[in-house]
Amino acid sequence: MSHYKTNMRDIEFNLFEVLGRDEVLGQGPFEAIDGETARSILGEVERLAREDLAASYEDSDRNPPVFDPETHTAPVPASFKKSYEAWRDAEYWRLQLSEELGGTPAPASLIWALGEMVLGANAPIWMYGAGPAFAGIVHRNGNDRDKQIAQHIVDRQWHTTMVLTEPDAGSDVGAGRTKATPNDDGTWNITGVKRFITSAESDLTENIIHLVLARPAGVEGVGGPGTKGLSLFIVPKTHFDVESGELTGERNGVYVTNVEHKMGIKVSNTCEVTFGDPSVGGGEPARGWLLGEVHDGIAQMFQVIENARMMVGSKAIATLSTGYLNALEFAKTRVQGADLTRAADKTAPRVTITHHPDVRRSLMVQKSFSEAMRSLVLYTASWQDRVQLAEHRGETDELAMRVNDLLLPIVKGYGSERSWTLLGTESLQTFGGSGFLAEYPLEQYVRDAKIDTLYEGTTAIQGQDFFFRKIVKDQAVALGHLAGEIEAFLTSEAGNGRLKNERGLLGQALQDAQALVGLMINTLMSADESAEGGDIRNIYKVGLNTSRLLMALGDVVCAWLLLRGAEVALHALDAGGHGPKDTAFYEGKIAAAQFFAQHNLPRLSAELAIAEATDLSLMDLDEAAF
Ligand code: ST9
Ligand code: FAD
Repeated sequence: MSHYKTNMRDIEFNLFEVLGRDEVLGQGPFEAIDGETARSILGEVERLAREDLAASYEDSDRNPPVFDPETHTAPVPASFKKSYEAWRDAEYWRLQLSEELGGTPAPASLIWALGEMVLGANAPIWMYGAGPAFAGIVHRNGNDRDKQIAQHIVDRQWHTTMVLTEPDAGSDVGAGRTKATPNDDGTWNITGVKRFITSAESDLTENIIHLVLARPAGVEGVGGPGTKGLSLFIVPKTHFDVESGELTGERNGVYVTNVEHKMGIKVSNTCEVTFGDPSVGGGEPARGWLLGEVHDGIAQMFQVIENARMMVGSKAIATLSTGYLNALEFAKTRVQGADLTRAADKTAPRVTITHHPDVRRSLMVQKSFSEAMRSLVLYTASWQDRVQLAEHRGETDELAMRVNDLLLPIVKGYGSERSWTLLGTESLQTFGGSGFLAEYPLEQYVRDAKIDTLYEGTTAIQGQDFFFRKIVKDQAVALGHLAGEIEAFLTSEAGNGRLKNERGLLGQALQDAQALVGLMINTLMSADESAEGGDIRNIYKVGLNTSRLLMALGDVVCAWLLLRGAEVALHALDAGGHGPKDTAFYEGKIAAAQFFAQHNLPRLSAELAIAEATDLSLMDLDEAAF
């Protein structure tokens, strides 16, 4: 039986009933994918994910790749290879690709709906299979040579990596020391050691193209300190003929010199990669090309990172959803204890644990968060649809880009924190001691989801990105728009009386969140030493609250999205004509929204009070006192 349980009804509810994606499908760049086609793709990917992709989930955890330092290889288990090939051969990855590169473009909302299922079933398949999406970035930023390379990546199914991290440059990418030196023929030699590089080795493909951030050396005007001095290089594992894509058989000096032993996602090879070290491999230089022949590395790499942050948030949320559905199934059959109303009667019949109030509370916590965050992912993706549509018209949708940017740290930071925590405290907990056993998927889910709060920028980094870049630098344009949408919902008659209490709670929470933002902006201004009375140390008070703000606004946005969904569900119920299954589904949507609002939003006032009380005592404390 598959470990992976999908929630297709809720995916379709979000896409079609709430977000009205039928209006976008079959239009402009998505002409070939109308609503009917999208539904049939969703159905097929659901089956594929549950069966073929999920099939190797457990085996590839128990029998992970083993690194051979002699050959610098780390082959994946046969079971995983089979799952990977099932995804590759189904060709749905073409939906992420432009027509120019041989794709059939689909809206981002459909991509991330499919992404949820692949990532929930077996996330490393999506990661090893990211070549075509990377090719899109190479194509978009590249010159004619790079565009040819992008086409080879697609046609020959080469793998790709994003290569930023070094032993001393993790969150602080700008501390990277990997060097790039120009050659006379226009290529560059890369030297240095990168760490933690996903998919940098496997036996799934004939070649791997690394996108490497390195600092140009000896070239006037470029290669300065920090991230702005980094450039992005295309560095293949094996050399090839640029015209034809045929491998020349000549090895490039890029060698995997270690594969990490990890807590989870073990089949996803996490590699140390050594570039251009004469004592490693055959001692060849590591030659590469400057992407697009422009020194704009960090901005180019962030095009990849933005997509990858969406991916990581989606992965976490997908795991919580299947964790919840597994827990629900277990709870419906596990008999333990008597109903609380008959607890004193030792002869009372034993009941399934779904009868116990605390189990119901826990199940509703899981249901409401997983459905809220699914809405968050798909709502965010719907802004990406707008970006795609505008691009197709030859325009730029500034607002859509800004709102998408604002939402990304919530998807990634809030999504991963909530998912990873709830998988342990609620989903695994529902199983009692059985949850701790390898017999059930929960322990692997917990291990596999922990990484989501770490890579692609830790939660601390997401919190800082959210406040300093997405709110302050954006001059709160996107935040103002989002708040406006929530306010419009609040003043509407949404829910026709049945959601009145929850609209009240949302209104108060929005006010608290706005006050928190205001407080942090004022504190930031008070750190400006050029202004009278300014004290730079006040910026610590901001830093003490950036993660709090991210989580608080995540709660507000999620509550709003659930309530919007509840309004749609109420209309559907009023319209009538549904079978019992749909009626239960809609009732569940309303219950989840009400529960989420009632159980999470009142906490916002406390978060504001905590932030208001922030002082510098923590920063003044001697390190020895910790
Ligand atoms: C990793 C991989 O962890 C994990 C899984 C891999 C799986 C791989 C495969 C699957 C992925 C699929 C991808 C498909 C790709 C294709 C998609 C196709 C559609 N937004 O604030 P400043 C830029 S990888 C946009 O001064 P610092 C911007 O250019 C490792 N851009 O930063 C800016 O200039 P300006 C992940 C942003 O203080 C410039 O950077 N590692 C954003 O110099 C400088 O900004 C990390 O994520 C943004 N949000 O550096 C590192 N932010 O301002 C985490 C910055 O002029 N650390 N830029 O516009 C950070 O993010 C740091 O905050 C820092 C700080 C490095 C940015
Ligand atoms: P550090 O940056 O040292 O952080 C340590 C702690 O300090 C964290 O809690 C962090 O939040 C906190 N911290 C650090 N700086 C600040 C600050 N300024 N303010 C507040 N708190 C801060 N990288 C790639 O380039 N490509 C990949 O494909 C890739 N895949 C990965 C796969 C795995 C399995 C793992 C574990 C990592 C991967 N990474 C990859 C690297 C990953 O992105 C980094 O691990 C991550 O960005 C954090 O860097 P670090 O581990 O050096 O931690």
